[in-house]
Amino acid sequence: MKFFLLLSVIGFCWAQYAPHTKTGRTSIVHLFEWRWFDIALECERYLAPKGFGGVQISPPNENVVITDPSRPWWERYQPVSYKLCTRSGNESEFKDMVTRCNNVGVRIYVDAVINHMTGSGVSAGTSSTCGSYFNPGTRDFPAVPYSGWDFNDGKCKTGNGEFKSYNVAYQVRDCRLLGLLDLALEKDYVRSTIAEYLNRLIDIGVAGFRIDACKHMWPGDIKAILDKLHNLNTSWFPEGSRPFIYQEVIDLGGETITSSEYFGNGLVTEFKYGAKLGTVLRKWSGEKMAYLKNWGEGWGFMPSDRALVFVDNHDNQRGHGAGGASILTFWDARLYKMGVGFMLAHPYGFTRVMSSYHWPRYFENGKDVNDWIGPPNNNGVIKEVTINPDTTCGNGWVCEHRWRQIRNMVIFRNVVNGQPFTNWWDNGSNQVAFGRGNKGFIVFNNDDWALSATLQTGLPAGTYCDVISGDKIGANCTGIEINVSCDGNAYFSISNSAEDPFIAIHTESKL
Ligand code: AAO
Repeated sequence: MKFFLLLSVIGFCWAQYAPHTKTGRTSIVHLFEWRWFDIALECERYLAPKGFGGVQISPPNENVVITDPSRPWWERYQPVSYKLCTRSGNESEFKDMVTRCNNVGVRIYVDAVINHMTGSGVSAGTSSTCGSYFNPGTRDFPAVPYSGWDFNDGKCKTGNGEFKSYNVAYQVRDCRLLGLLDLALEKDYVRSTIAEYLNRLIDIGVAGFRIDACKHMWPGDIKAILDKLHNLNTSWFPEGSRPFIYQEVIDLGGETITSSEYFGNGLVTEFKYGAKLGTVLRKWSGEKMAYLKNWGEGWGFMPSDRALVFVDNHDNQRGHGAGGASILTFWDARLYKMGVGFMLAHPYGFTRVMSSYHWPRYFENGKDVNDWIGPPNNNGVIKEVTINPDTTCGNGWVCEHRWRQIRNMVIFRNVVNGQPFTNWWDNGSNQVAFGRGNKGFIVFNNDDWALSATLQTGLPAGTYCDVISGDKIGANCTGIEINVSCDGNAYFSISNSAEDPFIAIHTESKL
């Protein structure tokens, strides 16, 4: 008995699968490249009142300053040290953000870049966000400190230090990704140094980590680092809480390294999700929404309780990473809202919403030549996220998470949390509907003709406000109203030319 108790305590302690969001909050948002000051405000003025569970932030540690091209977003994926000092803010601004967000029940998840340091070809000097000296050529990062001993140069056997094939696991993990100096994660010094960085963040109050480039690290090395991490700060989290972990592994199938190798450490990004959903909504490759009936594991995705899901991310919305042309983004707003709406209504996975900035996208030979452009800025200084009178964002920030359709579906997901997937209906083509127990119901029309159908919603009788076309404000609805009769049926009519060809109702949108 005692033995089993001990085992279950250990099991609990090492559970890195719980996001520690406040009860009833089920989604997080990636505020890509935002300043800490703006995130703190956003937690208080928007995310907490609208039921968001947490924020994935851009890497908070010191990075190289790239001037050619001028301050690309991706310079933040080239660490110089673990000082909390970037274009998003300094250490005191970071602490202020974490405290203020936690105080309103919104969690902070840090993008942890621990696989590597800067590119090997970057010049030595102090061109870094905190002015720390570094010399990639001699492998010298004194502000950490790391030296030649701490990199995998000797371990990689490909000749030029880069991996040559995604199908040779040891190359992918022991050699360089994109020329980035690969840390020797089997060394206890390197593991401890990284753990010390992450522990500083945990002690400040972050709830967990998105771990970058996990495919390029041995799962056992990641585990060794995670084993060194503190429990979460008890000012905000129950004693014994472990940091939430989600690992970036791009597994679209066809490579030797698979997502499942990483399940022991925490959740894993499911890149098939956005790639397939985009293909379906674009009706490419003969796909149709009717096929979404068994969406999830039925489509060959990883188990739902290991999946971190998203329609697009900061890489594949601009052609980096993977997923290809099918990925839906704010550039295809109408389909994008449907995609995010579907994701947030469907029970599969732990959901992350993307929040972007505008950039002058420009294609040459099918490639966006401006895919590097960083966030809105004045001479390199990131611009404030201003809020317009209609609650959208200004200054070049897209703020998809503030779009009514997306924000209201985040609330929908909270309302239907824990409810089963029920009452599926389809027309054999691109008109589909499903419910979540007796709490919510959603209907899509992605066909080129009108939808007109009486469907079983599973909801109690009454009049409901469609949260896609409007909002319930007091006893009124600013959008379409749906009447559910005593038997749970309701009539739906959605024009194929509707601004948003989908309707969603839930028990808290009942009038
Ligand atoms: C920059 C410059 C480089 C320069 C380097 C060093 O752009 O030219 O060499 O600096 O000086 C980001 C940017 C990079 C940037 C880097 C550092 O995206 O452009 O490099 O910062 O500043 C792989 C990794 C994955 C990674 C992704 C970008 O596995 O971990 O590449 N994502 C993360 C971050 C990302 C960041 C880094 C890692 C580095 O999210 O923002 O890079 O910290 C295949 C593989 C994938 C592989 C992709 C892309 O995908 O499976 O593992 O991702 O290729 O190379 C089909 C296949 C699919 C395949 C895909 C690719 O769809 O089915 O499997 O094609 O076309």
